Amino acid sequence: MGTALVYHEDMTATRLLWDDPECEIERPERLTAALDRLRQRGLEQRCLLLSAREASEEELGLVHRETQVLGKEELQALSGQFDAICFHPSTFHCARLAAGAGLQLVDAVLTGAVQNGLALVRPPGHHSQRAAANGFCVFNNVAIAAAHAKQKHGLHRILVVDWDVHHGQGIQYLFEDDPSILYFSWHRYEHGRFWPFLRESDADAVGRGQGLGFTVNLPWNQVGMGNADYVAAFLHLLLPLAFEFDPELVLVSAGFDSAIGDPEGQMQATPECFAHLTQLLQVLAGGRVCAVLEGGYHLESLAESVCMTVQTLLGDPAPPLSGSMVPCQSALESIQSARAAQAPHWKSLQLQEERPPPLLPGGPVCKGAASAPSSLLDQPCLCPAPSVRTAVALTAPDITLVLPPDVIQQEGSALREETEAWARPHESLAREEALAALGKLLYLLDGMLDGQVNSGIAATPASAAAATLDVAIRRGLSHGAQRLLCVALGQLDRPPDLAHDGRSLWLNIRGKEAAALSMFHVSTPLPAMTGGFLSCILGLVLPLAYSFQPDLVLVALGPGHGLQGRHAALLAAMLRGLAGGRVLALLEEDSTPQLAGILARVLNGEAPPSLGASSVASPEDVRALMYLRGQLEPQWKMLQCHPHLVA
Ligand code: Q9C
Ligand code: ZN
Repeated sequence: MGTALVYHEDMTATRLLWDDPECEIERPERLTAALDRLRQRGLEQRCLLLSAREASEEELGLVHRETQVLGKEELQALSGQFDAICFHPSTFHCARLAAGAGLQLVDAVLTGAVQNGLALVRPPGHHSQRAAANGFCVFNNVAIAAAHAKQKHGLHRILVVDWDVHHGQGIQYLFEDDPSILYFSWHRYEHGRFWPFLRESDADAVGRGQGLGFTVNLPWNQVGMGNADYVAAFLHLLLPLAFEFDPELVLVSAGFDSAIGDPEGQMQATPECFAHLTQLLQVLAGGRVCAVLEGGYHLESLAESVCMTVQTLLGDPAPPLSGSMVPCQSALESIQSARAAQAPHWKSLQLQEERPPPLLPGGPVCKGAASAPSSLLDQPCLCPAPSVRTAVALTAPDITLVLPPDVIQQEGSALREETEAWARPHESLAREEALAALGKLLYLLDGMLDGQVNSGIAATPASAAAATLDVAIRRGLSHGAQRLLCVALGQLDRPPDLAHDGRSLWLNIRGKEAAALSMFHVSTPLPAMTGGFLSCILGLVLPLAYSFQPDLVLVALGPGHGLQGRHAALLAAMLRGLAGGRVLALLEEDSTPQLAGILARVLNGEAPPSLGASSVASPEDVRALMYLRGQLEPQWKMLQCHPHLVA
């Protein structure tokens, strides 16, 4: 469906006319550096380019009281009336274009012209208030876009994600009593000692009146927050609320001053992190994501982060995150206090609010290679730049009908002798049909391991599902994968002779008890309801996966998996964030072409269908999750959402 890039050269006109160290970082080069890099990476060429228009007085009036144009002489005097504002004769024109760009983007997405997009704008918007410019912001571009989506397109639920490093207090003030706009902001706060020094930026500001619970503030009380902290905030705070809210549209106040190198933010998240944040948001609202630039003052970091965002909007898989995935204590304190403040307003947080039971000394402790996986993290990951994004090796004759045109249907098979050699230990693979399917699977897997294909789907005969998966795991590990994550749904047992060497993590989701037999061998019941399924993905599967940092993911739908298509699609879409999107899905041969089709589309970068209003997790589902968290949290740190207790 495509990605829009909204821009207008005129927005480079506004600039600082006098000396002001506070304002000098908001420079025209921010836009040109981002755009040059998009061009250089071939990303601009893949987008639908839209030339920004000016927002009308009426559109600005959706949010603002006065929008007058001023004489040039008064500019400096006027600037002095506001905090961190420096006007230029062109500022009003630029600000109208910036607001108009957001409106155009929303119109393009909501009319179906594109799936998603980015507006590259100056000046930014999220600090701007009803009758006050603030923090380099003149008009509140994202707030105007949200009000417009409600008024002109009749939307009822809009999620605004503000990943800029500053608190978008302007957006908060404009919508604090409005339950149709869920506003999430994380921001450098340092217990109130960072600009804009507001008490209402803290986690206990949760909205008011009808809007209680629809303002979500995550204050960072230390600098240096990195990839693990940001991803943990999404998994444990934003996404549970976002799924419960079930937005029709996601607007991103996309500031990149939260990225490494930025002089304002002083944070550590690498540009790749923004690919992950984007990908995590694309599972909401049927993938309707509109990102609008806010801050971002380190030109190199800004340009790279913008590229990561656009690349992900275009459907490319996110590059693996670098660094160890361990959230810091200060981040966990912030996440926990925001969860506690929101818990009264959100069902998805209520049941889980107690701390997991502490491990008893001498009680069931996970054994497993204690040093893994850190010793393996230095190994280079498979480098993703495959020519084919998704290939399917399926036999069903009507499969082509449900595949998008750019998904390759694979004809090839591994050599007969080689296939037989891999099949030999398994009686169930002796049958001709099983061998034929295995040959195709091995060929596809080799294509992925060689870097020609990014993701794929292969069929397993019903009688040989476990054996086929066993071969796929061993083949993957012996042909280049350093760390293999296997998510097995249904009746699939962990291959008995699979080594416990930290190179594979086995996660079985099926109708049995929750059990962590080792830190690399986890089993959890398949939740019955959508709410339980979501907490299983956000609270267990993804934290394990992000902690483990696999470079190959196998997801197998085995006998009795019982997964609905939309649930399978969501799981696949979210697992695609791991291993650079190197995900191989194994389906039972008699799966419906619809299931194969939806998985192929999702692995190929399309958004999964939205789940709709979700039920709550059952008490049993919550208990299973809490039990496993208690068991596994000491080893897999991304599971944590509480800081350590100080003894
Ligand atoms: N040293 C945006 O990022 N100056 N605005 C703070 C702290 C104002 C930031 C001074 C920063 C405004 C959109
Ligand atoms: Zn900012």
